[in-house]
Amino acid sequence: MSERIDSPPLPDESGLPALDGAGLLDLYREMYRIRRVEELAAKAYTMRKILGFCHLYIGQESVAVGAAAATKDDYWIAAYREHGHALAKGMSSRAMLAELFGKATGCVHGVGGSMHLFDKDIRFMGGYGIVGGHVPLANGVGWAIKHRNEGRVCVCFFGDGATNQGAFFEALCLAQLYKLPVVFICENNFYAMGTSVERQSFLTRLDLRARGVGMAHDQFKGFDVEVVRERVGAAAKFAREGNGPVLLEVVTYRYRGHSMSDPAKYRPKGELENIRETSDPLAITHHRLVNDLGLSEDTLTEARQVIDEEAQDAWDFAESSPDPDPTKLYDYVYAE
Ligand SMILES: Cc1ncc(C[n+]2csc(CCOP(=O)(O)OP(=O)(O)O)c2C)c(N)n1
Ligand SMILES: [Mg+2]
Repeated sequence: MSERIDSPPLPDESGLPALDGAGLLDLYREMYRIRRVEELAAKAYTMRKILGFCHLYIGQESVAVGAAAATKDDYWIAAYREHGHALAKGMSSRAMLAELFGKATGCVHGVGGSMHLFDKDIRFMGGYGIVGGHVPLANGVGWAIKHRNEGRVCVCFFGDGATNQGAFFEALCLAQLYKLPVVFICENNFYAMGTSVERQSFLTRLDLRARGVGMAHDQFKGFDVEVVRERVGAAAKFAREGNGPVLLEVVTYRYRGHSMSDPAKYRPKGELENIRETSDPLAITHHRLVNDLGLSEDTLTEARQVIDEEAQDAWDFAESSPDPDPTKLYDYVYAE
């Protein structure tokens, strides 16, 4: 028996074309859309228009948007903090807000809600509420991709907390054994509910979990959408070319509490303010567009206004949409 020891290296470059001003402005717009729609979701929650759980992604927008710019036609699967992923993957603000409002016009007819957004047409294979529970499902998607020779990858998003779950370790083990085209993305946002990474795990470089199974891995800060696009692009290229899965740890930060009922008192004083000031994804890209790529402030203001209008339209649409028909409650439980 020959011994296999090392995790393979990732390519240095993604091979994606460089972004020009128009291309980066699109990503800025996408990030701003997530922030705006989620701010409306927070407002709707306090007005009890949204019930149940609601986990906001504000602060982490560059991760989903950068990843989408590298894997737009691929499959995605995510946890319960997935509003941003669904929007970045191509869900409309209307379909998403209507789902959060529990309306029949939502992406899953109002019977899923915040943690269960889904849309097969854009290859968004769902949000899931059990921490780490969807990571093995990404292997299933990866297996199907390989079996059908699709040339795609499955991108699987989860939090730092999920990397301590048994299901996560088991999934890594099999993904590497079968060389599945899966890019596992751990969004390390410092906390699992109120527990910081240092209090959850001896190893605080979470991508090193990959070494135990010989999987390729990488770790980087994910505040700059261009960096995320490039590094996720390199990982996706590796997986797409049949070299097997990759585990990425992307360091990010969530601005709001874990869910709407968490005042986030566990943060050290000044941590949030400091990250907001130095590493806000929208501010970083704004600065680059204006200072390096020569776009005017007016262009950015206009771009934001268009999104503001779109988000308000989505709110009006959600509010005026009908409730689901109770007689259809069991319609979507099993496949026809
Ligand atoms: C198996 C399981 N255990 C506990 C919970 C309760 N729970 C919900 S979210 C969460 C924290 C997960 O944190 P992380 O994976 O870092 O994701 P984040 O919320 O930071 O995006 C916990 C413990 C759950 N949903 N599932
Ligand atoms: Mg976390």
